[in-house]
Amino acid sequence: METTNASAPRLSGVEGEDDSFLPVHPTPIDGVPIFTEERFYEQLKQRVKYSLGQDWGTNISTANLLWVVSLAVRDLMMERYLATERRYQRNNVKRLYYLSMEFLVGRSLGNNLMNLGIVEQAERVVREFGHNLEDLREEEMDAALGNGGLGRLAACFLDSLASLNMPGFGYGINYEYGLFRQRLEHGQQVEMPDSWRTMSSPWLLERHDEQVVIPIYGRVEDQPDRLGNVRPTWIECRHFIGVPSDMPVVGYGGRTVNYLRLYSARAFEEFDIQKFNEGEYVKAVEKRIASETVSKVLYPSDAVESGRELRLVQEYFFVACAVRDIVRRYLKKNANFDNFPNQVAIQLNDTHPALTVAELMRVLHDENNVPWEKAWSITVATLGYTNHTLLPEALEKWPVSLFERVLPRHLRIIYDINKQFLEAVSRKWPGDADRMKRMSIVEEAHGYKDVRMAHLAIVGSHAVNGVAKLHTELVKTQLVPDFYQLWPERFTNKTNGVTQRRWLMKANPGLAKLLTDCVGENWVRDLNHLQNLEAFVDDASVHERFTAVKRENKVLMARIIRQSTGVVVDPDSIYDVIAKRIHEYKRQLLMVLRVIHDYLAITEDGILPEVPQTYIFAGKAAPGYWAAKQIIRLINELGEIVNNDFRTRDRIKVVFVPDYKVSLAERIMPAANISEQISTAGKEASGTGNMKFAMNGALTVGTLDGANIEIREAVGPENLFVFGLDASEIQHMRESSSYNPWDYYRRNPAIKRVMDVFNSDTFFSREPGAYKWIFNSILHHGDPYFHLADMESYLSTHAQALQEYQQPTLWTRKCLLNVARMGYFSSDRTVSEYAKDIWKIRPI
Ligand code: 26Q
Repeated sequence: METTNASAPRLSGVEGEDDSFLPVHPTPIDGVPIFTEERFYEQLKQRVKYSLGQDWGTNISTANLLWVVSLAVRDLMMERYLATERRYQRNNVKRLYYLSMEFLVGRSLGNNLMNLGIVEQAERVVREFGHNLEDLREEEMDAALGNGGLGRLAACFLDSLASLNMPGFGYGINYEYGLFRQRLEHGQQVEMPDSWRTMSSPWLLERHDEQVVIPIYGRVEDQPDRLGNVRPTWIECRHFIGVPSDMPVVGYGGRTVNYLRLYSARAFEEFDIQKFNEGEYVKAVEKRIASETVSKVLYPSDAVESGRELRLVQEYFFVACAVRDIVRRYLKKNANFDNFPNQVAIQLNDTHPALTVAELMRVLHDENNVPWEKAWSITVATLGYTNHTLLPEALEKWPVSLFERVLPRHLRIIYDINKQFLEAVSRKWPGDADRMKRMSIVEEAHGYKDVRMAHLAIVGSHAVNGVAKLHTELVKTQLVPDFYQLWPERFTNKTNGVTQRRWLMKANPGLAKLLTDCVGENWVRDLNHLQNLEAFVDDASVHERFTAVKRENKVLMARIIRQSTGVVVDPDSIYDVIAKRIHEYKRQLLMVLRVIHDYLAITEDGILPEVPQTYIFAGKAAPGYWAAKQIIRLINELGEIVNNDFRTRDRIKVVFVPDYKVSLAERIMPAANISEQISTAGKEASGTGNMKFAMNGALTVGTLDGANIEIREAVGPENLFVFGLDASEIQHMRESSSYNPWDYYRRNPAIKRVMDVFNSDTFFSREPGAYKWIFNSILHHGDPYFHLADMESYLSTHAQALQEYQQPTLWTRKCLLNVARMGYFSSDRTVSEYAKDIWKIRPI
């Protein structure tokens, strides 16, 4: 962060296109000499001297070496970034701007080295310092600027865009504190601040020269403009400064380097000099502190917290920064806005940046005098909106009263947009007042007015997409059917994907090597090449190597589990894993019910499992989500009972691995045998962990939800384990109120026995009655997540999986078929579809 352009030592003079004075290197890319070990070495030498202030040859700590190695790598990426930018300029390309409140990037060093193709060179150089690269990588903090799926998807997209040589850029917030670190105290989650930037990130390059001023608050008054026309004018505003820091994003092969631009909020009124002179030093800095609060911390919840002023200010702040930046770049080359949609595509990652609709209108119409109708067609032609959730409670809404105070001009613009929109609705459906009410951007209920952000996003975009086939269908038919009837052509599906570079090549080098040995290395650029692995699914030596790799990964995971929990697990047990945010709809609780069932089968029925099993849980709960936190506590208490009971401890183990994050996921996915994807059907928009596990040769036990359905289509129904009700059955039971959890409780003694555990004071004896709420919630309060409806088939499906696991040839064959058929789930495919259907951008 501190390292700006100016202070960075300029080295060997290779940044210009004129490289005639340089030694000849093999095949320069776009005028930038190809990377060599010597150049890395030189760069590092400079960095040790100028950025660390140390002499070459002195002892360097791991942390310091990480710092300078990262800076040296960033320097190399900067050369490529400049060359990429020249290429884009020369070709006058259309650019995509991906606006997201979250980018869950994780660690960068290993990924960047891999994409630059210089891992081995780096290994040698680092060894010269008496360190090894692996330790260095482990020292890096995760950039945890996101909560979960949505933020990680954004990071995968950036990798794919750069790897496909497409001009796509991320815009977001440079949070000082990312997602909290999770610690366990007495089995309960305790949140610790994540200060990933306190010692600054070597990957961020602050760009003071491109800072922007953002107005906020104030009021709107009708005032004559210079031509005497009366116009709504935004006055008496406060201002923030947005200071961008760029994180370079290098594509595989190193040809393209795009960037992720993250904004920090700074005070505009640097210092209140009057207060200061009055001797009120503290008051004088107060305003400044208030401004800087805006980019201070990521909201640690992946469901709405509407009504929080700071969150609304955050959303506006980064949208306003991005729009200004985008418009400024556009105006460098264009005299008017006619060409804007041909030069710019903006994608809204959920509704969090939906204010872009109003802000772009304001900038075009108020600041640049574009007539309203024209500004509107430009806005709609530029924007696309991705929906990531169907949960009604997760749909973003903001009170009009809050809007009025924070963004008075935007509120007026939204009213104008709404008026014009509702006129169109009433032209199509004259006299249909109910429909107008349902569709209005402004909701009016019991004397309260709210702005519905999803409606704003849909009205203001030419394309609306869901993130898996089922999800998109439900968006069209359940979530916003009126909008689908009005504009069927706007709605498309873009099934999620993940980048195989991070999630296979980097996370699982053993498997990656095996795959390359079998099918060549093309799968790294085009995951469809993995289908050639099908020729090897009956090859005994491939089976042997796959099994050895999986075991090695499990040994490594066992070490991590022991270090983080103290529990010793057996690498020869089945690793049965659920790793994701803790949510009732994701049904971690269903897996807990099964663990208790299996425990009671041993201790009360004397039925011993034929294979030892390790049940692995990982995930964070939103700090304010009481039930989710209780589930964490429950898992840990269950673990204590199971792991210490002499009757069970050598056969089953339960572990909760703390602090789930990208770097931990990179260890967990490759070590899993079974991937639990067990959400209540219709609730999980897509899921992306499901893809990562399958890609790494775990077999899925899952419901017909989200992308699980498409994974089944791709790998074949015989190669994963589906159980439970599907979305339409759940919907039918919900609508007809025909689900009665007591029926299952009474009919099935095994279910009754498990449920009774929560109602007794003897099983979880630490705090009697602590888990009675689970008994009540499932049996007395209707169990909105249908745990008991799916439990029987969940248990029997697992029994089946266990049988198959004991036939190693059968099992491994299925694992290999999963890997071979995952081509579709590369984010390269997803991004290519967005590029072609929505963004209209091309590889350059
Ligand atoms: C909104 C307003 C105020 C505070 C927080 C939020 C907020 C923050 C994050 C709301 C939602 C989120 C994140 C949602 C999310 O991660 N959704 C997941 O997106 C994945 C990528 O498409 C899907 O695979 C998952 O199914 C979906 O749950």
